[in-house]
Amino acid sequence: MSLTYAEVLNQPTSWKEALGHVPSIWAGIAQSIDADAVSHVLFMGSGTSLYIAQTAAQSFMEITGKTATAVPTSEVFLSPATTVPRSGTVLAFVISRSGTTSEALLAADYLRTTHPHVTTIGITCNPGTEMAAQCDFCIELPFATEKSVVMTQSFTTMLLTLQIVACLVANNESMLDELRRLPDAFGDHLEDADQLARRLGTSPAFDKTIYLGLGPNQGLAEEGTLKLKEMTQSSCEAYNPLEFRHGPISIVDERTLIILLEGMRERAYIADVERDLKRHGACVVAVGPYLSAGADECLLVGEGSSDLARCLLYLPFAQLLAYYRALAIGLDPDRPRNLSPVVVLDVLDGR
Ligand code: F1P
Repeated sequence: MSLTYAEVLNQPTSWKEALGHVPSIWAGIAQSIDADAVSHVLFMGSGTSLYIAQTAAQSFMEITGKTATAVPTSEVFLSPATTVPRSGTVLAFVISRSGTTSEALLAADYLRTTHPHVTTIGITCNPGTEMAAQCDFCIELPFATEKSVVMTQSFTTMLLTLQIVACLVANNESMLDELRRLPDAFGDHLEDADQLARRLGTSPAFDKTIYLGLGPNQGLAEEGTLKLKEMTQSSCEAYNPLEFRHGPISIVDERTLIILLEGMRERAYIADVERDLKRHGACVVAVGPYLSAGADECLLVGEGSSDLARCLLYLPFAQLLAYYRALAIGLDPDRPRNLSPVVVLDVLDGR
């Protein structure tokens, strides 16, 4: 079995570990910070980890009511004036699966040495890396580490971890309960997700794929396209579904596959979008908590759950779609072109 496929399937196991371990890890960190006094929460990452940051910031803000933003790690030390709050009490989560990505380390080092009002918390799947040394605190998730270059279980497990932290900060037990149900919910829809991903992934009918998502699903839509780019070398794009009608819809034709990652918040507006997409010839696949009358295909996921708790469950389908597409066009998902597990800047050599 391919490494990538095995890691996609291992997600519920890794989520259970996170649900079991993160509360006590956070309790250790929380002793040293005054969470009530925190005025801004900054999430940062590179590549897949940036998309974790985007959905984590959205989740944190909705769950805790605290202001949160997501930025690429490089912007923290290259454009601090527009990315790092100058005052207040700031928590900065530095997200990096490897714990060794140059920009993540540079951002952590920069914040720690120049911004005393910012507390840095690393989050990584590789224990004992430089991330722990560069940050004030570090959340290490060895159970989500990966052999594959492409990030799958590390994405969802680090995102889940940050959602758990948000619940703990806000004392939101009901949201935490929803998160605890995710490992079982994964199993409930896996077979449907796998079948649909295989059918669409192996179909020669499409030469373009667009992911649409808003709110917490925007980062996931970006991640869906990144999986396709990495595993299949194809061009694809992600948009907010309502924004998509304002220009980008020009690229839609009969060979376009559109994956709509739906939430309850936009339900009243989505029929318009679906109608337009179909009118221009696209095949529309709705992934979400209700059967969408305007879509060609629906994958029912997480009925009855909140938009935030459900959004993690959209990833396995997106990961599997890229996986099956790669196999169908003769590529090895475990060996993505031009990629290595860690991106290192030469400028750091000899530091
Ligand atoms: C993330 C990243 C991935 C990319 C590749 C290299 O780095 O850039 O997005 O797919 O696997 O690593 P990090 O999370 O380890 O900092």
